[in-house]
Amino acid sequence: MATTSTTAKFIPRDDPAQPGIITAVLVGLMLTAALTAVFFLADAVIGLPFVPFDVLDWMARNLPGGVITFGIDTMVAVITGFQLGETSAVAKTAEHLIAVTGLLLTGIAAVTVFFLVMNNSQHASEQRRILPGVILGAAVGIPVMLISGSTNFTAATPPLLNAAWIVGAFILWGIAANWIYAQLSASHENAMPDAHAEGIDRRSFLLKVGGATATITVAGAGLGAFLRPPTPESQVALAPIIDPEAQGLRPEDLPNAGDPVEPAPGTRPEYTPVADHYRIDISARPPVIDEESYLLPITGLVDNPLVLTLADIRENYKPVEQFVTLSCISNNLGGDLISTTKWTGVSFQELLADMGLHENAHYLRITSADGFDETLSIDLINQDERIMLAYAWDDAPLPIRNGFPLRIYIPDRFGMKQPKWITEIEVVEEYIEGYWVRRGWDEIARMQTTSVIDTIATDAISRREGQFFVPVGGIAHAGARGISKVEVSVDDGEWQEALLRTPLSDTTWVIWRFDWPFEEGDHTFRVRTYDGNGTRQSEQSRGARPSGATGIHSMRASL
Ligand SMILES: Nc1nc2c(c(=O)[nH]1)N[C@H]1C(S)=C(S)[C@@H](COP(=O)(O)O)O[C@H]1N2
Ligand SMILES: [Mo]
Repeated sequence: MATTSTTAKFIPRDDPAQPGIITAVLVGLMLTAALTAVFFLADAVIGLPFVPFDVLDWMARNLPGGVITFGIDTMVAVITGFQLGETSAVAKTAEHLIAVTGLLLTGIAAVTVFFLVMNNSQHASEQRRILPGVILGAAVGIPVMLISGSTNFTAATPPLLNAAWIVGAFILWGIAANWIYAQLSASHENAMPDAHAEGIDRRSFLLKVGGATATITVAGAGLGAFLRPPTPESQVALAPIIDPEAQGLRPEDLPNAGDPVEPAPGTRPEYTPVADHYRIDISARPPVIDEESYLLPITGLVDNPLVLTLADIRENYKPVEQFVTLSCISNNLGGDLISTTKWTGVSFQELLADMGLHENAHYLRITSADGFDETLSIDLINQDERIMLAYAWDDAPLPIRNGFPLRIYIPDRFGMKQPKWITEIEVVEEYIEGYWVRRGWDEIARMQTTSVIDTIATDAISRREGQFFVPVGGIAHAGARGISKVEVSVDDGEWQEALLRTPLSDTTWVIWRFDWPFEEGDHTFRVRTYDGNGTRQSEQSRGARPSGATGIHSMRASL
């Protein structure tokens, strides 16, 4: 901007002498949009913190559990209700939008308050030049800087630089708001006779500001998007490969390949492609851990503490493999926050064997790179050799978003008990509640016995002995307890037994199929299941909080 224009004063015509609320909101929006774009660009180019995400992550960690759960439930309901797509992917995008919107609203509110305060302040205009803007910028920037510093684990730059950058950027933003205010506020005593001649009236001045901020916003966002390194999702391809030949399991490699029970057309894939595995975690962006420098300390109440590299874990212990169905406790009946893949890792029984556990060693305190934590009972480990420190999915290193380099597998438990991105394990005596337990979710989080109808395959009707059959099918799951029976009822009729496909393992879902003798009309199909012990699932309709959704899933079809 030309320096001359800083002394030019607007002479009011019809407008009131001082900028009003609408002007303040507009200025706040324009300036904060530009600021957001600058943050975005600096993040993309040199890895400085992107503050909207930090603030949202901070809120997720510090607001009461009920508020967060309400937020998540609402989001999942909206995504499901409007069929916006795969729940966990849409939810992350929604989080990002909420984060940016939050910063914009904060900026607008702060600039509006600033304009109102300035309108009412008596200070001489000389003092108004820069100081109020600095105060505005610091008032917003310092809290944001503190929040970012406490939650951001993705910034690639040193903390001191991050702090200076955030406060500095906000102060410039504040000074810009102050300068715009000064230009807009007409003070008759100061008005220069030639102000009009300079042709700066309020509207055209605002247009200029709009043009400048829009340019910064568009250029920053565009350049940032262009220069951004590959997203964590695509960095998966760059992650070190355990077996260079491994391309992931093909259908013919699966242990139940020859099973005579074929899934009804439209049933979800029995083995989830890793790229489609659901993903739930507490951060706008997953932590990215450097494989070369990674070390896992296992310390505490042991004679022989360990500090393991990834190579140690992969090479010095016997790999164990397990086909696993993982589900989020927030998954609604029939939802898509449940997936199945093959996990490879090291049994905790073997890991702990030579560590010389002290007599009072009862729990493992597990800490993650994103601030998540959980407690795992050593008794439980001793009962189940399948509990593992996992490093691979589908024969490849864990994808970044799914916990690279290490995560925990505990059969029969919902995902909330199973930390990803593990950075530290401490052997302790006392039980401490984990991240989601502290927020009111079930302490044990044992997977519920549930069954779901995925499809009534009206386009795959078959004919046998003069009778038409409609293939109906889906999944049944009871954690590590197995499935012994699935039954289907049509239009409240008798419960009839479905066929069960041999599962991939004793901890995966079971694909069921029921070929229903065709009858024209509108029909309602219901499903229920029994776990491996013969215990029937709960038919009581309950939401996910606090122990996981239960109830009878149904689906209607017009035939
Ligand atoms: N470090 C860390 N681990 C975590 C979480 C998290 O937010 N941070 N979320 C948990 C929850 S709630 C679930 S459902 C599973 C999801 O694993 P996935 O994203 O690989 O499907 O991870 C669990 N482990
Ligand atoms: Mo979850």
